[in-house]
Amino acid sequence: MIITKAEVIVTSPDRNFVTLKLTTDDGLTGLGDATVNGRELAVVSYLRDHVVQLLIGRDASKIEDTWQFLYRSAYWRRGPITMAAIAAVDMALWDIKGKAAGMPVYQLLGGASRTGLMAYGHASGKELPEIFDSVRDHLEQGYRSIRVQTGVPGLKAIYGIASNDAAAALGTRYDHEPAVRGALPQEEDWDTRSYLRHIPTVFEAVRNEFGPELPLLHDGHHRMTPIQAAQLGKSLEPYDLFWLEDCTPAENQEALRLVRQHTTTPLAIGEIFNTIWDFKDIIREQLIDYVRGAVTHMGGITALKKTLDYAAMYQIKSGMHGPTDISPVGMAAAMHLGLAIHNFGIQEYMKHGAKTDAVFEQSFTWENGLLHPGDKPGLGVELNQDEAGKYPYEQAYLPYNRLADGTVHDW
Ligand code: GCO
Ligand code: MG
Repeated sequence: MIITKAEVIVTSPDRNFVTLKLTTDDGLTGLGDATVNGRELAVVSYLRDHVVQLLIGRDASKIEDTWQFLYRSAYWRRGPITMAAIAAVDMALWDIKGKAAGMPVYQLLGGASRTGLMAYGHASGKELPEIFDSVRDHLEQGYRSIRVQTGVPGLKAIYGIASNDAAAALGTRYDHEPAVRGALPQEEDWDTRSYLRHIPTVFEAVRNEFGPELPLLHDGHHRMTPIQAAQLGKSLEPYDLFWLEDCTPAENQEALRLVRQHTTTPLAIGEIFNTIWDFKDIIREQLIDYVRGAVTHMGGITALKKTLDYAAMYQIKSGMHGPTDISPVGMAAAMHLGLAIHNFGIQEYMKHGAKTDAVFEQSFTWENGLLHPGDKPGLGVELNQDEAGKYPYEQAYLPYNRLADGTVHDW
């Protein structure tokens, strides 16, 4: 099982994806996702210029050793680019090990701890009728847990919200794709006080319409100060959220102590974290309820499993990031890990477009609101390189916010 070939493939079927493909001397191949939305080519360079040559000739069976070698020998540890590159290698090696063993990766991780993974989708709308339609549409698609994002009176454009027309133009239904292809970053507007006033009214209406059972989630997308986040958590308590995500910018972790003192709304954080060190203190101090780290951005299956095992000691569960900028390979890795660990919480699942599904041939299933990675050996995803070749990289940026006085704000 010696690695003889390492290719970095960039393809942009519905959006940009960076995939690492490893081949061994016995003809086995493994795939890894290295996509960092809006900064894709930085990971391509990291892999092509600095990692690929280190992999050729290595024993593909040595997953932990390769992880430690890439992490420690680089000297410059952590960071989204480094950890996405290491994640891609790690995923590809698990894929190869599964194929060599003739087993799906979740079996190598200890076997299934559940029949499938509860997954949530993204409902959104500018106003209530649109939000209700979007929730109903998700229920029809089989979702049994739903994230709700809403427009705010007086604001023109908000992350996570697409009017139905705009979503249809993008080829999606209701789901907002934050990255704008072929253009510079889109400017959106923001006003936290209006948002804080409006949002409890929306959750009240959604609860009244859909009843008490439906798990509802919400993403604050790092936009509040600690005291504003505390107010939001408190004002949402009557609507029994499954979680409130990224209520403050994640880099100031002490903020969560203040939020926690004021609210029992469960908190989820960490989609932009890269290592267990970003989670260590907030897990130990029990300041969160769900770990949002993605396999793709946390250094792979090996590293995220360690983080989640640590979180399990505190009854903190997984809530892995799964928007469409996690490629089908990264999603498959998340599904195998989620199926195997004991402390699985929920999986974010935003369906990929038809072009993406043609490039990445997948074997997962989606039934009765549950995802399952399937039983093909390895991760269960193959890259159709002819299809991938049809879609070259396209410049794409995430949006940003400005307040009414022109100040740049978290989006
Ligand atoms: C989520 C996220 C995403 C991110 C996107 C950025 O909870 O799904 O917040 O929508 O904004 O992944 O790359
Ligand atoms: Mg989020």
